[in-house]
Amino acid sequence: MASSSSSAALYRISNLQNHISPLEANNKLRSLVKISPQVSEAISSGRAVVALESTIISHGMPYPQNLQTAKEVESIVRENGAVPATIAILNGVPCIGLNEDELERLASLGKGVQKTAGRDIAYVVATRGNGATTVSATLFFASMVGIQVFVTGGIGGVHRHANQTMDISSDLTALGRTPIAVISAGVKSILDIPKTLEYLETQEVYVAAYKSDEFPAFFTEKSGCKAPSRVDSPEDCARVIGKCRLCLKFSFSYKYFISLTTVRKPLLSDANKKLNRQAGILFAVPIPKQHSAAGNLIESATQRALTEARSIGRNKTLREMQKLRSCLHGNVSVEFLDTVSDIALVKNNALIGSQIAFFLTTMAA
Ligand code: PSU
Ligand code: MN
Repeated sequence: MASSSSSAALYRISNLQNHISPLEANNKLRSLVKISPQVSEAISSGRAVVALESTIISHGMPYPQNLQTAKEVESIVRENGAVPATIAILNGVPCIGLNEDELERLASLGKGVQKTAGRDIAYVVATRGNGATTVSATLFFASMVGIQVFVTGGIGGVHRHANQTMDISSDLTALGRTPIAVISAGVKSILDIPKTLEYLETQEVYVAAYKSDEFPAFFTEKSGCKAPSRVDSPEDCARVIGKCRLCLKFSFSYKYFISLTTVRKPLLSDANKKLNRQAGILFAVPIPKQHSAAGNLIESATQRALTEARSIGRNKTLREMQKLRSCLHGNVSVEFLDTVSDIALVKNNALIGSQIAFFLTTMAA
């Protein structure tokens, strides 16, 4: 009896010693994040910042095309008055903003980097691995430093046959709890668009199509689904997001590492602020007119690709997209395919996203 009660007491003491509050845990994680000097300076001086994901670099296309695209997307962001913050985990360190060497490393490692969704972050950090962040993981780190605008090609969504497979991207649940505006060309047409819109509604994500009444279908302008809402300019988008009153205080822990010591107060709008809402926004930008001619062709190839790519697993989206591409190569020239690929879409989204981020900085707090 005595020994069991003393071991119980010991257990309680060690538990107390090991116990850390959620706030302490959060601060601990924040101290592991490396923010590039440019991004850090932009955040603290209230300049526009646009977060960019990195799975599109590692898994979206081969090296060196991926490096070239990543650089071009970053240039578009800069040309439009914002600072790009490409997010990835390198040697277990979550990096917010990559320098040239880091971008080169990530791109050349390609699929040797782990595709990192929200659930994988702790593992990649703990094992000091290299992780390319998907939308869900990128949202986590962007939100940690108070970035309000995030550009990608297409977010993940509800897969067709999700009623049997339960395959629903964590991008949607992450958006539901993260107060960031994501600019994307909608969701890939390999996904179930109506179900994805329903799920976004369940997650309380505000969804608007850009200059359209209809939600886009990634490679095509129209999905047949009415968009829940519509916005017509970057200013409109900025007004929906609302001014973010950043109050960040950085303390240098050692050399390049910066830890956030003060809580930020992101707002989506006055109403959101008053109600303390923390949900995200999805601005869905239709494919530019000059690329839309290819849409129908791609859509028909998608149907074919889907019947051939039925395997279930974490890389399902990517496998299906690769399958789609290989089907398309039989029908169109590679140059033609290039113009309608993710590259054209992510560049267009980067243009609009950085304009939105810039307008946000011009708004009164
Ligand atoms: N589709 C692509 N390229 C990509 C992705 C999807 O053509 O790189 C990535 C994005 O990072 C997105 C993620 O956030 O896939 C969604 O994956 P999943 O369905 O496994 O959640
Ligand atoms: Mn999935």
